[in-house]
Parts: sequence; C-alpha cells; structure tokens
Amino acid sequence: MKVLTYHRRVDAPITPELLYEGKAKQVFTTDDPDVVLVRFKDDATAFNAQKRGTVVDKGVVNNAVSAMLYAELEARGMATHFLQHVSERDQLVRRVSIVPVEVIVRNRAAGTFAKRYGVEEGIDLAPTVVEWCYKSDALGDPPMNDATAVALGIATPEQLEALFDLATLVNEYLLARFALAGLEVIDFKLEFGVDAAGELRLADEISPDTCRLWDIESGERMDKDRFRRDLGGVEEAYHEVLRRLRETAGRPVEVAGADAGADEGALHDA
Ligand code: AIR
Ligand code: ASP
Repeated sequence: MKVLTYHRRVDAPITPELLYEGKAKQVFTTDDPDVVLVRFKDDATAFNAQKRGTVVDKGVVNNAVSAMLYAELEARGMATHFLQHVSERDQLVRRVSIVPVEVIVRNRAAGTFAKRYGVEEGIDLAPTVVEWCYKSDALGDPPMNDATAVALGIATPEQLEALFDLATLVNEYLLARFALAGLEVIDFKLEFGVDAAGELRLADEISPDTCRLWDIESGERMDKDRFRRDLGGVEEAYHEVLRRLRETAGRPVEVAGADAGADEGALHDA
C-alpha cells in the first residue's frame, strides 16, 4: 500500500487557531506570532452575562468605531494594540498580555456608580472619577483600590500610575472627539496590555459597547444602555454613532486639559 505523506507548503498560510473567545469578540492566531486577529461578534451581554441577546451588525459597527478611534489615538502618539482594519468584522492587533484591570473613567454619574452612591444619573463629576475593577468574569469584575490590586499581584504601583495617566489622556481625547459628533462621553471602560517588548498598550475596544454616549442636544442614550435597559432602537443608535464619527473624521480635535493648545504628539507630553 502506498503511504501518502503531506507536507505543508512553507508559504502556505497557517490555519487560524481560535485563541480566546469572549462575550463580544473572538481572537485568532495569524502567521505572525506577535499579531492576532480580533473578530467582533453581534452577541450582546449585560450585567455579567445575566442578560443575553444579539444586536444585528453590532460587531461591524464596533470594529469600525474602535479601528477609527485607535488609529486616531495612535496618530496622536498613544501606544495601542491596533494595527489594521482588515474586513467588516475583523481587525489585526498586536498580541498583548492583558493587565487584568478594567479601567473605568466617569465624567458624569451613571450606571453602577449612580446606583452605588444613590445619586442621580447625569450629575457632573469633578474631578473625573477613575476606578479599577478586577477583570474576572467569575467574580463579576469586582471594584478594587490600589492596595488591593498591588497586594493581590494584579498590577504594580507603576502600572497603576501609568494606567491612570493613559486613561486621563484617552478621556480628554474622547470628550473632544465625540463632541464633534454631537455626543457626550459620560463614562467608559478601557483595558491595557503589555506587548512582547514590555510596552504598555491600550487594548480591547472603544465602542458603544464600552462607552456611555449621550446625544448632546437631546440627552438620548446612544450606547449599550439601549440594550441593557430595553430602550429599543439599539441597532439604529450604534449605526448613528458610526455615521457621525465618519462624518466628522479628519476635523481638528481640540483636546482640553493640561495639554490644551498642543497639537500632534499631545498625548506624549503628559
Ligand atoms: N463597561 C464596564 N464593564 C464593561 C463595560 N462595557 C463600561 C460600561 C460603561 C462604564 O464601563 O459600558 O460605559 C461603566 O459601567 P458601569 O456598569 O460600572 O456603570
Ligand atoms: N459586557 C459586560 C457583561 O456582559 C458588562 C456590561 O456591558 O453590562 O456582562
């Protein structure tokens, strides 16, 4: 009997391997060990996956929104994981090891913050509130302070300081960027990762799934709260956010804060 042996052609692409599947995204290997492909799904979950559903084209919108914002942040000197928007649902990013800290930035009270402290949604928060949560689905992402993060070996004091500074810079940019699109950034969540060279990079995504965005004129919610709270018009809101960001792409973004007046490279200075 003839024995057939198969040899993989040296130049043949390696079959992508699913590395990780989260609630809203899948991560695949690529030919380059330092690069992974992120695929955005339409699956929607809320309240630590107690509520589940699908939002048609959510993955397409979030992929596009996130790609646009990360490219803009990179252009202003911020280190992110983003490399390339490759198709409707896919983007290539640098492979990073995620720091298990969810960084929450709040400009106004909303969501769990309003509930926790018994305040009305929408009250202005000064100074801007930056919170840490331990990224653990099993534990429901519990809030933690600096000492907890350090004592449990979740992050180093230096990392926490860098996360705070980077989150503040991202907030200043997003406030100005979304204002151009007629949207106010109420709060959002960021994740960071460490790349092969040891550099801290903004990772995950920035999208209507991860930000609260209120229409500046009407106060209408244009984000995942429409899904969480059964407000209807979820798909329309997501598409509208993307439409407005595209419409205003390339307009000068006047970032407030310590670097007011600085232009390109402003994100480097702080
Ligand atoms: N967030 C937190 N965990 C997952 C996400 N997406 C985001 C929410 C909201 C902010 O963090 O989308 O913009 C604060 O969420 P919460 O639930 O603490 O009020
Ligand atoms: N995405 C998270 C979850 O499923 C939190 C949220 O957005 O409400 O539970």
